[in-house]
Amino acid sequence: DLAYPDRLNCAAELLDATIARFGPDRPAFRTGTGETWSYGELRDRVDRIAHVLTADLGVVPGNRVLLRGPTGPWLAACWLAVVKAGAVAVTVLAQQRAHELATVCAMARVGHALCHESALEDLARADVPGLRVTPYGGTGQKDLLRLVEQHTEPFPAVATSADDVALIAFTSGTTGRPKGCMHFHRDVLAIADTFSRHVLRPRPDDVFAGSPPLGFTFGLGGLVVFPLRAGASALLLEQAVPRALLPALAEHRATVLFTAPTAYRAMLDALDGGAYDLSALRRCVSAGENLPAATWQAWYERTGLRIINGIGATELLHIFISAADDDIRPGTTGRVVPGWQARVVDRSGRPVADDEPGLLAVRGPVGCRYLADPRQGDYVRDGWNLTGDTYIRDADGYFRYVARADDMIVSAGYNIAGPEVEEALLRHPDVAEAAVVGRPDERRGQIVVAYAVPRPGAVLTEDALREFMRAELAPHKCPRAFVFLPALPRTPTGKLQRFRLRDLE
Ligand code: 3SK
Repeated sequence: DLAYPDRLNCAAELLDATIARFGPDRPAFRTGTGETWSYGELRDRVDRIAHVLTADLGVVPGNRVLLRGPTGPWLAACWLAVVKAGAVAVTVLAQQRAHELATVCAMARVGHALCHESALEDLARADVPGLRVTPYGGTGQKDLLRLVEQHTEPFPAVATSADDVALIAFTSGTTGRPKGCMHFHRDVLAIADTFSRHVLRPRPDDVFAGSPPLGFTFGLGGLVVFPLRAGASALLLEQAVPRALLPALAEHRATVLFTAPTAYRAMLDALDGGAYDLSALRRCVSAGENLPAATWQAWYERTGLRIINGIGATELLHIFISAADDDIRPGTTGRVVPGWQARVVDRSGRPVADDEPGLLAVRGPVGCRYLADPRQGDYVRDGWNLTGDTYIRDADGYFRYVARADDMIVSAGYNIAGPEVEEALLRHPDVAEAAVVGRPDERRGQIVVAYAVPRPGAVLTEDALREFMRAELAPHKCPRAFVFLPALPRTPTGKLQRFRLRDLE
């Protein structure tokens, strides 16, 4: 099924091969401001950028090119052009600041950057030795959008090998130290030919939309790779915060939505009694964090839509365990995606019995390949990728998230999974977001501390929340301390940074 030819350029497969199947006239990208790029227009711009890269900027296959800018068709076209030219796309997030960019450029040995005009300042402050920066989206003579005007010829894709690196994606995970993950041309197609093909089952008339940025592989897959592989279109919104997402989903009749649990909760708060027509939506994907059953239920009750919960990782490029629309057990992450294998193991790598907690181990068509990092040996053991999550698998093959392996709290001899306590906190009607960490304690080893973000306008007291939790959970799991915050610390991709809360302890 996934036997790709030795010579494979994934950008050519996503673009030229799709045009060969469906023709050039179908829409590829739409924007929130009413712009539409057909597949033919997209290819024309991609080819022009590839010419600029190779002929004007001297980029050769294997060079690493940093891409930085807001989500939009030009950023996606730059990504496709870099990859079509056989170079390596190094994607970063618009929120990453100078010192983070300097680290990424040094680690990935980046020589060139295509950077949106609005994001140049931080890149300049990063002061990367020898970095050649080409701006786009501005008015200068040397702006990429000016340079592309000189090139009209089609660009023949570089005949890369299926195992050549196409992209390097950085993850700082939830612990803060960045790791660069290298992914091959075949990996890019493999995520479309496993998760997307078997779970989403996309159609050419689908309109993909969502909030993850293209610098996060969740967004790259959901908003570029999956739609293009299927001949479908994607709505690329510069501002995809929940309040902007809802009207855009309605206006553009989006059919497939990619976002994270926090955004589903925020959209629930903004639904405004049915003001938005979401009737075109047929797939709602949630990943990036654990989806509490309460969020699944609330979204179902308010919209009639059943969220497809999945787990992915930058190390493995996209989602490898997931629910599917005809196979959903709320409160679980679903079953292993066809083409992948997953099991739950103990610390020495031996599978544990069904219904027992252990470490999630995964293998499949994509593997973790860190850029020179000793943590490679922790992540990949005996050919299995250890994602760092504690999971339980049941006898029917459904995987249930317990916690990040290093987020288990041990209090008075009890193992307490923070997410279970967080789910209970979220059941309180006045709690918008919640996080739980362990605080060192002389008598108990650790105690459970709850951090809660009250809903706007709610008056939430510690006593009321303590009382509520006593009715929800066994006493040993109930938080012994409560802290109210206006927001929780998150990575730019929206993942909770519990280590920053632990630092407060
Ligand atoms: O959660 C993640 O980190 C992730 C990464 C890549 C693709 C998808 C997801 C959810």
